[in-house]
Amino acid sequence: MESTEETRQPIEALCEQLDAAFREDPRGTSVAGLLEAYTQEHGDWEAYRHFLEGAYTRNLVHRTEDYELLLLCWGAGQESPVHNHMGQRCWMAIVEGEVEEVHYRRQDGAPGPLIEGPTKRYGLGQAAFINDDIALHLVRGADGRAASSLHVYAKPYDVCLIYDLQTGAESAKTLSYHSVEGVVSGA
Ligand code: 2CO
Ligand code: FE2
Repeated sequence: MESTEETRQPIEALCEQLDAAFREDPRGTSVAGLLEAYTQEHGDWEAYRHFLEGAYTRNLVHRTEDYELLLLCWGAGQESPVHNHMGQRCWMAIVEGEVEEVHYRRQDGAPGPLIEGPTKRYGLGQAAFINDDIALHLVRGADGRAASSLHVYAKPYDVCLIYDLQTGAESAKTLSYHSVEGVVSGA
Protein backbone atom coordinates (compact mmCIF):
# COMPACT_ATOMS: atom_id res chain seq x y z
CA MET A 1 0.00 0.00 0.00
CA GLU A 2 1.91 3.03 -1.24
CA SER A 3 0.74 6.53 -2.01
CA THR A 4 1.88 10.10 -1.66
CA GLU A 5 0.74 12.34 1.15
CA GLU A 6 -1.73 14.03 -1.22
CA THR A 7 -3.52 10.90 -2.41
CA ARG A 8 -3.41 8.98 0.85
CA GLN A 9 -6.81 7.60 1.79
CA PRO A 10 -8.02 7.57 5.40
CA ILE A 11 -7.71 3.77 5.59
CA GLU A 12 -4.07 4.04 4.46
CA ALA A 13 -3.49 6.58 7.20
CA LEU A 14 -5.10 4.13 9.65
CA CYS A 15 -2.65 1.41 8.51
CA GLU A 16 0.29 3.77 9.07
CA GLN A 17 -1.03 4.64 12.51
CA LEU A 18 -1.42 0.93 13.33
CA ASP A 19 2.12 0.21 12.04
CA ALA A 20 3.46 2.89 14.38
CA ALA A 21 1.21 1.86 17.28
CA PHE A 22 2.49 -1.75 17.29
CA ARG A 23 6.11 -0.62 16.80
CA GLU A 24 5.86 1.69 19.79
CA ASP A 25 3.79 -0.58 22.02
CA PRO A 26 3.48 -4.28 21.11
CA ARG A 27 0.53 -4.54 23.54
CA GLY A 28 -1.48 -2.36 21.14
CA THR A 29 -2.84 -0.08 23.86
CA SER A 30 -3.98 2.55 21.34
CA VAL A 31 -5.55 0.17 18.75
CA ALA A 32 -9.18 0.36 19.93
CA GLY A 33 -9.06 4.17 19.92
CA LEU A 34 -7.55 4.28 16.42
CA LEU A 35 -10.23 1.91 15.09
CA GLU A 36 -13.06 3.85 16.73
CA ALA A 37 -11.77 7.18 15.40
CA TYR A 38 -11.51 5.77 11.87
CA THR A 39 -14.86 3.97 11.83
CA GLN A 40 -16.73 6.98 13.17
CA GLU A 41 -15.49 9.26 10.40
CA HIS A 42 -14.61 7.44 7.20
CA GLY A 43 -16.21 5.35 4.48
CA ASP A 44 -13.31 4.33 2.25
CA TRP A 45 -13.33 0.82 3.77
CA GLU A 46 -15.98 0.19 1.08
CA ALA A 47 -13.14 -0.52 -1.38
CA TYR A 48 -12.69 -3.83 0.51
CA ARG A 49 -16.38 -4.71 0.85
CA HIS A 50 -17.38 -8.04 -0.71
CA PHE A 51 -20.36 -10.17 0.24
CA LEU A 52 -20.68 -13.79 -0.80
CA GLU A 53 -23.64 -16.14 -0.70
CA GLY A 54 -23.11 -18.93 1.79
CA ALA A 55 -20.34 -17.56 4.01
CA TYR A 56 -18.97 -14.38 5.56
CA THR A 57 -15.92 -13.02 3.76
CA ARG A 58 -12.49 -12.10 5.14
CA ASN A 59 -10.92 -9.27 3.13
CA LEU A 60 -7.30 -8.36 3.80
CA VAL A 61 -6.56 -4.65 3.98
CA HIS A 62 -2.99 -4.71 5.32
CA ARG A 63 -0.62 -7.26 6.86
CA THR A 64 2.71 -6.83 8.62
CA GLU A 65 4.74 -9.07 10.94
CA ASP A 66 2.95 -7.44 13.86
CA TYR A 67 -0.70 -7.48 12.80
CA GLU A 68 -3.26 -7.90 10.04
CA LEU A 69 -6.20 -5.59 9.31
CA LEU A 70 -9.25 -7.20 7.69
CA LEU A 71 -12.73 -6.14 6.66
CA LEU A 72 -15.21 -8.93 7.46
CA CYS A 73 -18.55 -8.85 5.62
CA TRP A 74 -21.41 -10.69 7.31
CA GLY A 75 -24.24 -11.44 4.92
CA ALA A 76 -27.80 -11.74 6.27
CA GLY A 77 -28.00 -14.87 8.43
CA GLN A 78 -24.29 -15.67 8.13
CA GLU A 79 -22.18 -16.39 11.20
CA SER A 80 -18.75 -17.68 12.15
CA PRO A 81 -18.31 -21.03 13.81
CA VAL A 82 -17.45 -20.90 17.52
CA HIS A 83 -13.69 -20.35 17.43
CA ASN A 84 -10.57 -19.34 19.30
CA HIS A 85 -7.86 -16.84 18.33
CA MET A 86 -4.71 -18.99 18.68
CA GLY A 87 -3.32 -16.94 21.55
CA GLN A 88 -3.51 -13.73 19.51
CA ARG A 89 -5.44 -10.56 20.30
CA CYS A 90 -8.43 -9.42 18.27
CA TRP A 91 -9.94 -5.96 18.02
CA MET A 92 -13.16 -5.44 16.06
CA ALA A 93 -14.91 -2.18 15.10
CA ILE A 94 -18.21 -1.89 13.25
CA VAL A 95 -18.45 0.06 9.98
CA GLU A 96 -21.87 -1.05 8.71
CA GLY A 97 -24.94 -2.41 10.50
CA GLU A 98 -24.70 -4.00 13.95
CA VAL A 99 -22.72 -7.04 15.02
CA GLU A 100 -23.55 -9.62 17.66
CA GLU A 101 -20.95 -11.66 19.53
CA VAL A 102 -21.77 -14.72 21.66
CA HIS A 103 -19.16 -15.86 24.19
CA TYR A 104 -18.61 -19.54 24.98
CA ARG A 105 -16.30 -21.58 27.14
CA ARG A 106 -15.47 -25.25 27.35
CA GLN A 107 -16.43 -27.48 30.25
CA ASP A 108 -13.68 -27.78 32.86
CA GLY A 109 -11.92 -31.13 32.63
CA ALA A 110 -14.45 -33.34 30.88
CA PRO A 111 -15.61 -33.10 27.25
CA GLY A 112 -19.19 -31.92 26.72
CA PRO A 113 -21.39 -29.19 25.29
CA LEU A 114 -19.97 -25.66 25.24
CA ILE A 115 -21.18 -23.33 27.99
CA GLU A 116 -22.79 -20.17 26.63
CA GLY A 117 -21.75 -16.83 28.10
CA PRO A 118 -23.02 -13.31 27.43
CA THR A 119 -24.19 -12.04 24.04
CA LYS A 120 -22.85 -8.60 23.18
CA ARG A 121 -24.06 -6.19 20.54
CA TYR A 122 -21.98 -3.50 18.85
CA GLY A 123 -23.12 -0.62 16.66
CA LEU A 124 -21.48 1.67 14.16
CA GLY A 125 -18.15 3.03 15.40
CA GLN A 126 -17.97 0.80 18.48
CA ALA A 127 -14.90 -1.34 19.14
CA ALA A 128 -14.58 -4.68 20.97
CA PHE A 129 -11.64 -6.78 22.11
CA ILE A 130 -11.24 -10.51 22.64
CA ASN A 131 -8.50 -13.03 23.32
CA ASP A 132 -8.47 -16.68 24.40
CA ASP A 133 -8.34 -15.73 28.10
CA ILE A 134 -11.68 -13.91 27.74
CA ALA A 135 -13.68 -16.49 25.76
CA LEU A 136 -14.29 -18.43 22.59
CA HIS A 137 -16.83 -16.63 20.46
CA LEU A 138 -19.26 -16.72 17.56
CA VAL A 139 -19.85 -13.54 15.53
CA ARG A 140 -22.70 -12.56 13.17
CA GLY A 141 -24.72 -9.60 11.93
CA ALA A 142 -27.24 -8.69 14.66
CA ASP A 143 -30.86 -9.82 14.14
CA GLY A 144 -29.86 -11.83 11.06
CA ARG A 145 -29.05 -8.63 9.13
CA ALA A 146 -25.96 -7.89 7.05
CA ALA A 147 -23.07 -6.03 8.65
CA SER A 148 -19.37 -5.29 8.13
CA SER A 149 -16.59 -4.95 10.67
CA LEU A 150 -12.89 -4.11 10.69
CA HIS A 151 -10.70 -6.60 12.58
CA VAL A 152 -7.13 -6.30 13.77
CA TYR A 153 -5.34 -9.54 14.71
CA ALA A 154 -2.00 -9.30 16.49
CA LYS A 155 -0.13 -11.22 15.50
CA PRO A 156 -1.60 -12.46 12.20
CA TYR A 157 -2.64 -16.13 12.17
CA ASP A 158 -3.83 -18.40 9.38
CA VAL A 159 -5.40 -21.31 11.25
CA CYS A 160 -7.75 -21.30 14.23
CA LEU A 161 -9.60 -23.92 16.25
CA ILE A 162 -13.36 -24.28 15.86
CA TYR A 163 -15.67 -26.00 18.34
CA ASP A 164 -18.77 -28.14 18.05
CA LEU A 165 -21.48 -26.61 20.25
CA GLN A 166 -22.99 -29.95 21.29
CA THR A 167 -19.86 -32.02 21.96
CA GLY A 168 -17.18 -29.37 22.51
CA ALA A 169 -14.99 -31.25 20.01
CA GLU A 170 -12.34 -29.01 18.46
CA SER A 171 -10.91 -29.08 14.95
CA ALA A 172 -8.53 -26.88 12.97
CA LYS A 173 -9.86 -24.44 10.38
CA THR A 174 -7.70 -22.72 7.77
CA LEU A 175 -8.50 -19.03 7.54
CA SER A 176 -8.33 -17.66 4.02
CA TYR A 177 -8.81 -14.25 2.42
CA HIS A 178 -11.67 -13.66 -0.02
CA SER A 179 -9.80 -10.59 -1.30
CA VAL A 180 -6.35 -9.11 -0.80
CA GLU A 181 -5.90 -5.31 -0.91
CA GLY A 182 -9.25 -5.03 -2.71
CA VAL A 183 -8.63 -7.71 -5.33
CA VAL A 184 -10.78 -10.85 -5.07
CA SER A 185 -8.51 -13.88 -4.71
CA GLY A 186 -8.41 -16.03 -7.85
CA ALA A 187 -10.24 -13.34 -9.87
N1 2CO B 1 -12.02 -14.46 14.12
C1 2CO B 1 -12.92 -14.63 13.02
C2 2CO B 1 -12.18 -14.61 11.69
O1 2CO B 1 -11.10 -14.04 11.62
C3 2CO B 1 -13.97 -13.59 12.96
S1 2CO B 1 -14.73 -13.20 14.50
O2 2CO B 1 -13.87 -11.91 15.03
O3 2CO B 1 -12.80 -12.16 15.77
O4 2CO B 1 -12.69 -15.15 10.70
FE1 FE2 C 1 -13.11 -14.17 16.11
